[in-house]
Amino acid sequence: MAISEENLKKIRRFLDESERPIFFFDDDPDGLSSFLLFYRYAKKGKGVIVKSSPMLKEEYALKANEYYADTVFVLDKPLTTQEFVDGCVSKNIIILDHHPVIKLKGAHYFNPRIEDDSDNRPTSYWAYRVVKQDLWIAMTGIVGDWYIPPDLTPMFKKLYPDLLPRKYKDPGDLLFESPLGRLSRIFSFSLKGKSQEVMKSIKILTRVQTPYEIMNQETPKGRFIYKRFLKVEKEYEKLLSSAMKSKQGKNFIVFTYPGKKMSFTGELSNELLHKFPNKINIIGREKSGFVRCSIRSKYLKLPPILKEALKGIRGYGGGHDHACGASIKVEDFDIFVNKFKEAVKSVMKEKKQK
Ligand SMILES: [Mn+2]
Repeated sequence: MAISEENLKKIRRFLDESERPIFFFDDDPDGLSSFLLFYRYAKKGKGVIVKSSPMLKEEYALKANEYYADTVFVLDKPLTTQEFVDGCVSKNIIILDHHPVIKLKGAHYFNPRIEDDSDNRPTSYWAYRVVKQDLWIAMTGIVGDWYIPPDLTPMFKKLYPDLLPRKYKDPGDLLFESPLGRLSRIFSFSLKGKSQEVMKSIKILTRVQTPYEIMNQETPKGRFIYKRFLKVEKEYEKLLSSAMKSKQGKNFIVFTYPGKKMSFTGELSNELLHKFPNKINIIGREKSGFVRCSIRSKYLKLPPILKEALKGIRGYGGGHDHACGASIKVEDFDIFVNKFKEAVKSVMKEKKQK
């Protein structure tokens, strides 16, 4: 089970021995925290956030090559392509992930699910076990991926009792009701918006010393992060309240919004599921002819339903049992939603018959 101590040491050795590492990471708190943990430990290299696609495509290899990276780290990206691996000049490619296992040639691939498919502890959890420092950054990423680590939480509570003021059993409660959950949202929102501002926020986060610098705005760095968070949060809250005011069915919330606003579908979907655990929600943002959506359900397994709903539709999608993503041609979106509802109905019927 798990990623072995030996393999964690191997990753640490790659960090120690590299001179010009480059870090590609996913654009969520888990990805960001994984990067911060490695970068703050190594004190060298360059970070590149990979936005808007779960895939790490060949074009990113160019970035590694232009930087003359001697070691390439890929953190929390579900789909690193073989073309990316082949395209990197450096042959030290270290992939650390916890999504379904993929097969790649020519890379050092670390994933807890190789040993045990049910072990999907977040990337930042393993990154912390590699570097063994900055526990607060690790916890911010880990809880952002809906996980409460029994081995790290007691230590965290001891160091930062006010950030986890009570016992949380449900990761959703922790995320939406505790100060640590709020910190995770601050990380998440610091990755939204114009890329120059995002880059600046990330740079600052590599230098912040404590969570209180941000939460209590104790330093100019912390104030910058917090102020920007409040601005983004305002946009988010507007969308959340429109989604909640939109016409809702008994079992569904379907809400879409225009692409000129920031991408919040994942966050909106999660929070709506937390507020309405009995409803399936589909939250979409229109962008370049497609509705990019996040789909959540607490009780139903989504992938087979999604597969059925996508038949004959121009679009694609997939994901975890209770959290999926899909991209649907704008013209087909209404038909897709109807097919999705039909597919849910027939699954419910089957369930009743059993
Ligand atoms: Mn993750």
